[in-house]
Order: sequence, then C-alpha cells, then structure tokens
Amino acid sequence: MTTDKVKISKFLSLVLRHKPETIDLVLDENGWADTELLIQGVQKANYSIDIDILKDIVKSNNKQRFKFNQDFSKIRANQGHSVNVDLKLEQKSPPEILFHGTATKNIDSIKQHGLLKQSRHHVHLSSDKETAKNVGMRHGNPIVLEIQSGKMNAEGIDFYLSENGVWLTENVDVKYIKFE
Ligand code: HQG
Repeated sequence: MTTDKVKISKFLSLVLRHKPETIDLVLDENGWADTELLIQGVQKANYSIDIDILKDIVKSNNKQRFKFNQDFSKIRANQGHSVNVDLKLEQKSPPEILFHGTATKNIDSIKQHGLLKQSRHHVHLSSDKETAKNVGMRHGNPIVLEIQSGKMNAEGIDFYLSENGVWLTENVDVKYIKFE
C-alpha cells in the first residue's frame, strides 16, 4: 500500500489528466471526476487514500494541481490534460514576456517548428524564469526560452491562465521566441 503523498499525487495526475480508465474513472466534459469514485478507484490501485488524505493533498500540493468543487463532491486537475476535456478557461492578457523551460536537446527542433503543444492541450509558459527552469529540468539539461507573449497577444493569439498560475497558449511560432 503506497502512503507517500507525492506518489499518490502523481497517480492522481495520471488519472485526472491522462488515463482515468486506469481506475475505470470517467471524467465529465469539463474534466470533473466524482470524488467518491476517485477515492474508491485509487484505493483499489493500492494507494492509501480517503477523503481527509485527498483534501490534504489538494491543499498542500506544491503546484496546486487539483481543485474540488464547492461541496467536495467533484475534483479535477487544474491543467496539464492530454484527455479531451474543456476546462472553460478564461482568456487573459499575458505579461509582455513569459518563459518556457525545455531541454537543450529540443532546441534544434524548436528552432525549426516553434513550440508545439505535443500531447497536451496547450504549450505551458511561466511568468518567472526559475519555474521555467524547473520545468525544463524534467526533460534534461534545461534551457529557458523567452516568449514575446505581449506581442503574440497583440497579434491576436489567445492566452489563458490556469487556476494554478500556469500560462497556456496554442503553439508558439518561432518568430516570438528569443533563444539565448
Ligand atoms: C518540448 C509540468 C521539440 C517542450 C510542468 C517540452 C508544466 C518540443 C516537451 C507542465 C517542441 C513537452 C508541462 C518542438 C515543444 N520540438 N520539442 N518543436 N515543442 N517541445 O511535459 O511544458 O508537474 O508536455 O519544450 O510544470 O515540459 O505535471 O510539457 O519539453 O507546467 O504539474 O516538448 O507539466 O507540470 O513536454 O510541461 P510536456 P512541459 P506538472
């Protein structure tokens, strides 16, 4: 039985963003899962969880990855999905510059194609360099790219801010990217 909260949180990310079918869970069109069914499924997968542990994970999660609805009967991930759900995010004007952390091995391809959202719904951008660097480190030797988000937005490209502070947009054309 897994009791490590980070491991439980990673498993929650898997089921709430990518593979709900792992525990026979169904997300609604806006990405919400039934809290009770989630708990039952996660328990069956051999993770130690109940409503109190789940509330604690949602509250203490370092990136605020999850959110309950008002009466705690539903839960969803704030961003990062690969499954087809509509989070109904509101458009928002971004700051002039945002950052994207990636691995140096991706640079040649990014110079050629720009930033592509890959399997997720959006390209993920951060408002500070440090966060972007940490994101990049997940993929290898990190490099931080500067994105001219203000210019993109002025030229008609939409931006969204997730509930946990991640800036999201469609693919980023190479002309808006500053390489070091
Ligand atoms: C790269 C984490 C080659 C892109 C983080 C990235 C984030 C290209 C990778 C969130 C490319 C996709 C998302 C191109 C993009 N050629 N490589 N043309 N365009 N890439 O994991 O942004 O901890 O889907 O640079 O904090 O790394 O899960 O995206 O390296 O917010 O909550 O393709 O995941 O949050 O990787 O991370 P990902 P990401 P959590």
